[in-house]
Formats: sequence, C-alpha cells, structure tokens
Amino acid sequence: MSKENSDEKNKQLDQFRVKDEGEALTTNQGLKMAEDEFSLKAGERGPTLLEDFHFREKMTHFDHERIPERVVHARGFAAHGEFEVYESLAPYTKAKFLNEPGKKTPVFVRFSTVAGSRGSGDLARDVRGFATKFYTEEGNYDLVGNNMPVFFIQDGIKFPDFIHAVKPEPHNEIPQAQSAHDTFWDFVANNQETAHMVMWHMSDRAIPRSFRMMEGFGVHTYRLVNEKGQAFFVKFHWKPVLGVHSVVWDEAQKLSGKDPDFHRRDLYEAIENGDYPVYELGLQIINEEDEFKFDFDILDATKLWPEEDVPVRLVGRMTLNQNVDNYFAETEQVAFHPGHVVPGIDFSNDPLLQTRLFSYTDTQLIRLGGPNFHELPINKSVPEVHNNQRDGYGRQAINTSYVSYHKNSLAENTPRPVSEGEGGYSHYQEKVEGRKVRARSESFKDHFTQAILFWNSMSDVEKQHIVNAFSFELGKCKEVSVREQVLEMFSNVSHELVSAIAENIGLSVPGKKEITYTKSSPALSQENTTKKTDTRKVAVIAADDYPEGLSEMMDELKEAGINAEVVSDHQGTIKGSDNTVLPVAHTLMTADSVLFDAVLLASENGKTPLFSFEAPYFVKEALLHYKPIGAIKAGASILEDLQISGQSGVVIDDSQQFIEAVRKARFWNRDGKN
Ligand code: HDE
Repeated sequence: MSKENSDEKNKQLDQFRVKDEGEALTTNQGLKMAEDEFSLKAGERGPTLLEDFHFREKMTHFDHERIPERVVHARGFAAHGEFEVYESLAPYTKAKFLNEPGKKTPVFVRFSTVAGSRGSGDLARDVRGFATKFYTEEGNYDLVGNNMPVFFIQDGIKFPDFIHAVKPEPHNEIPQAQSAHDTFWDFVANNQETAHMVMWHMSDRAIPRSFRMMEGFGVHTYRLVNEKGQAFFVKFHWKPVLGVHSVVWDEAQKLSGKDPDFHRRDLYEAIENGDYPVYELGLQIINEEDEFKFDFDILDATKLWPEEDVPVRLVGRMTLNQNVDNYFAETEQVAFHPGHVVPGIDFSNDPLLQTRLFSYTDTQLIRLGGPNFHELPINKSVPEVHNNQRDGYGRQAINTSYVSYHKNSLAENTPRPVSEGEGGYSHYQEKVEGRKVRARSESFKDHFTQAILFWNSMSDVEKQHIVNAFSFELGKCKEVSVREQVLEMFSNVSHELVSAIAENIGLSVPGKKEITYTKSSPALSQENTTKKTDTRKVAVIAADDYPEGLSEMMDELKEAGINAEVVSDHQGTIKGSDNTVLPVAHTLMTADSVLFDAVLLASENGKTPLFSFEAPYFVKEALLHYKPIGAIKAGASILEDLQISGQSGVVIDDSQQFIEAVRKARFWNRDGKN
C-alpha cells in the first residue's frame, strides 16, 4: 500500500487504522480467546450452548455485516490523493484551499457506475460518478460530479422516476446494470429533456477505458464568491492528463465477463505501481451580468457551456496516490453531498441541484444507519466539530459540557456562530422574488439544440459508434412502440442518425424534423484528446526460444512508459534464443486481448497446442478492436497466417513505429464493424 501522504487527513485516519497481523485473537470486549474453531457444546457430539458468548458475538456480527447499498452509484471504487492549486483564485472565491499558490489539500475520490448494483460489472454502458471530497482547513468540500457534463432531467422531482426506469425492471429484476430495456427507453421518449444526455450516454463516453482516462464535471452551475461578496457563476471540470479514452462496445461486453473489475483493478494497480492518476481542475466562469447572454439557460443541467465560448481555465491538479486500506470502512462508508461547501462556494437555482441538496443527507441516514455518519473516520472533517447536536445511534464524540443548547449563559454562548470575517459561512444574498409555482421556465424548453451540437461535434467514427449503440439498445427493447417513439424523438436531432438506426432495427425512417443548427464544439470529440503511451498495457505473446532482441524491445517499451507483460503458454519464466530470461505475467489461459491496449507477437505459431489455438485468437480480437498489433521476427508468421500483415496499425520489426502505434491507440480504418 503506497503511503505517500502524511497530510492532516492521513494523520487523523492513522488513529483509526488497526493492524491485526501478529496479534492475539480477542472478542469485541478485548478478551483473548483460547479457541476459535469449535463452538461450546454439551459433550463432543452434543448441542451448542447458549453460554457460548464468543460464538454468539461472532455470528451476530457476521449476520449484521451488510448495509444497504447506495440507491444509485452502488458500485464504486475510491482512492486518496492530494489537490494542489496553481495560483490564487482570490479574485473569484475566498475558499482558502484555492487562495494560496501551491497549497495542497488532501482528497478522497470515489468513481462509480450509476445503475448497477454493488456487485455488477465495471464496463456497463453507463454514466460514471466522479465524486471528490476535499478535506480543507475550513471543513469538507464535496464536488460530487459525473463523467458527462449534462444530466437526463432538469428537475430533481423526476429523479425517482428516471432511476426507476433505468434500474432493472421491477417484475423480474432484469437486466442488471443496463439501459438496454423498454422502461429506460420509454422514459426517454416520454421525457424529451433527456435528449442531450442520451446522446452522451450512447457515445463512447459511457464506456471509458479507465477511470484515469475520463473527464469529470460538476454538471450544475455553482457560484464562487470572493472576499468582497462578488459572485460568479462557475462550472467545474476535471481533465485527465492521460486524455479521454474509451473501449469499443464489443470489448466492453467481453470485459464484463473476462474481468468485471477491469476499472477498479486498473486504478488500484496504477496506484500500486506509482503510476498516479492526475487530473487538472478546470473552471468555466461567467460573470453575473452575463447570465442571460447565452442561447440556453445557464441554470439548466441539460446544457453545457461550450468550451470554445467559455474557456476552461486550469487552476490546479489532483493526484491520486494512495489506495484505501479497507474497502468497506472507506469506499463504502464515505458520504458525499453537494451541499458540503466551504466559504467562497455557493449554489445556483438550478432545480436539479436544489433537490440534490436534500437527497444526499437523507440517503446517508438510511444507508449509514443514523445521523452520526459524519463521525466515521473517512467522513470526519479535519477541523474539529463543535455544535449542540447530540446523541443518536453510534455516537462517538463524548461532549463533556452539560450545556447543549444555544443561546446560553452557562457556557458564555458557546459554541458560537462566527462572523464571515472569522470564517463563518454565510449564504450568498441573491435577490429572489416570484410566485410559488410548480412550473418550468420557458428558457428550459429547448431539448434538442445541444443534442445537435453534440452530434455535430463527433467524428465519423464516433457517430458510427452512436448509431451502433442506439441500434443495440433499441434492438433489445421488446415493445415496437417504444422503438418507434424513440426514433421519432431523435429525428429532432439528426435525420442521418435516425435513418441509420431505423435500418438496423427494422423500422421505417421518420420524416425530417431537425432544425438547422450547424455549430459544433471540437472539445467534445475524443478524437481531439491527448494521446500518450504512458501506462498503456501491451501483451507480449512469447514462448521459450523467443527471438533475440525481445528483451531490448521490452526495455524500449518501458522507457516509453508502456507496461509490457509477457503472456505465454506456461507460468514462471521463459528463456530466449539469446539466453535472456523473461518473467511470465499471464498464461494464454488467464489473459485475453481485451485486457490489453495492444499486442506484440514474439514467437511463431505451433509452439504448443495452447499457443497455436490462443495466440491467433488473441490477435484476431485485437484486430477487431482496432488495436495496434506488433510482431518481431518469427512472431510475424502469425500475422502472415492470418493474412493481416498489411492492415493499418500492424507493425513488424520496428519498435519505434510500434510505440507510436500504441500512442495512437486505435486504427479505425480497418475492415469490420466499429
Ligand atoms: Fe446523485 N445521488 N442524485 N447525482 N450522485 C447519489 O447519494 C441524486 C446527480 C452522484 O460515490 C445518492 O450517497 C438526486 C447528478 C454521484 O458515494 C443520492 C439527483 C450528479 C453519486 C443521489 C441526482 C450526481 C451520487 C445515492 C437528481 C452529477 C455517488 C447514494 C437531482 C452531478 C457518490 C448517495 C458516491 C449519489 C441523489 C443527480 C452525482 C440518492 C436526487 C446530476 C457521483 O442521494
């Protein structure tokens, strides 16, 4: 376990860390026990006795081990790290953790899928949660975001409906962790504010290559407030330095079987290997007086602010450098809340955000069993907590004063509220007036323009993937009427899109409805993302007697930051014709092409029956998934047997070109489906 951080939060957590290795076994009362394998019985073959306090305690605790999983975002994985701000953001916010250049703040980040239950697979087509807890000196600040910048609905009162629709259908609890079913698409067609987000959901963003290679978005418009009380509208972004990358759908489906933990394993191993994921924090800022200058309402969470119009200013970086010690204590018990803010950060009237401000504490109360969840080590703020809240299940604090009310004279009115000057949080005094109405603003009613913007911004390959995703998902809907309604709805986005889908799902093409909107936002296309070789995984398929030069090539790959791992027909080591020895990381039985970014062939076919069967299969899969394929010397014979030596992204005996191919990651101009 890497222990890079000796920050205030880690020092606090150290008080709770328990090392059991080497210790005597005790009961929960600290009593050492002489026996832990046999319950106490009346005679060796007799009944177990009620007197057996050790058995009762052990079994009772086990019987109560489970807590309810999160109602959404149940499957998650988290890590510790630190955030460092580049420059003082005092002109915009008085938040202390953003005010001093170079200031570091401990963080805890939990990534998640939304729809699946806790044991579901990582590669579901889904939105990913990206929740960050900053343990600041002014208290916890939670940025509870997703990997997509918009959301399905505009008002949180519809959230239970939306989640009911996307979760497994209630009569038979099928399908798990999938949106490819009737109720989800029925909801979409009958709630057309979903249009923009559904475009993201059908895009490659919904099947990330890694948590380390996806963006994060605060989604809502928040407010920054400076010392002078001036406020600015803000959207938060996380930008991964490795760029934004995805897998292809066929790969995602296969990964769900080959390694359902693909994303959590990837993050865990990267941190263990010292390949710390880094994300830059970006801010988009709009001055208050510019609130109405856009062709969308900035309070509408189904709209993004195109980066070309409102540039993203990079203001700091977050490095994840420490895995958790205990999944349950940390990852499962962490409680995020968009309402956990610090002075200098405030809310907007986005109706989705407003309702979230209620939901998170409410859900923690049932999930974590009462109102004291803030005392759990992972949730404890660095500053001490002082107020008049008392008691409740599992209370940890021993408040020593007999005064637990405000105002008082017996404790000189303490704990006392403090002024803003002394760090007291005070809400931004926005002027609000209006009638009490259940209504939605007219300015929220355009559901299609930004869905078109998204479509316009995609490369041809990305468009094809979106067509394929719609065709897959609608193809899984049993009700033809649902398919028809969805097609009808998306004809408002693109005739090209619905025509292609219609053909795939056997429906006639709806009439043209889309408005003419030609704007695009290049920042939305993954085609324009950063491409690096760092931490890319290459499977080196080799057997004994591998050709001279392989170990040198592996060194070159390592120098380029690539993790090359030998896959062979047996475990242990293999010996080359040049007498070098390489450790075998996986066998052809345990590894599979979908677990790697590229494949390098270093031995000829026919080495062993396993090799002859699996190695060509490995290559065919890599080919189908547009991945780089390399070969050195005898390894090229496998490519010749398969007649693929001439395909793009296939490199023979050229390490530098192979490294460049790994950087490029995918070669879309191959035959076969996208
Ligand atoms: Fe959440 N969401 N959400 N959500 N959300 C929860 O809180 C909710 C929304 C997000 O890793 C729950 O502790 C409502 C948008 C993340 O622990 C719950 C609405 C965004 C996580 C809840 C939304 C998110 C949650 C379930 C509509 C992106 C996981 C468990 C207004 C900006 C946090 C929990 C973690 C979790 C409610 C919509 C992000 C029920 C009512 C939009 C990353 O409180």
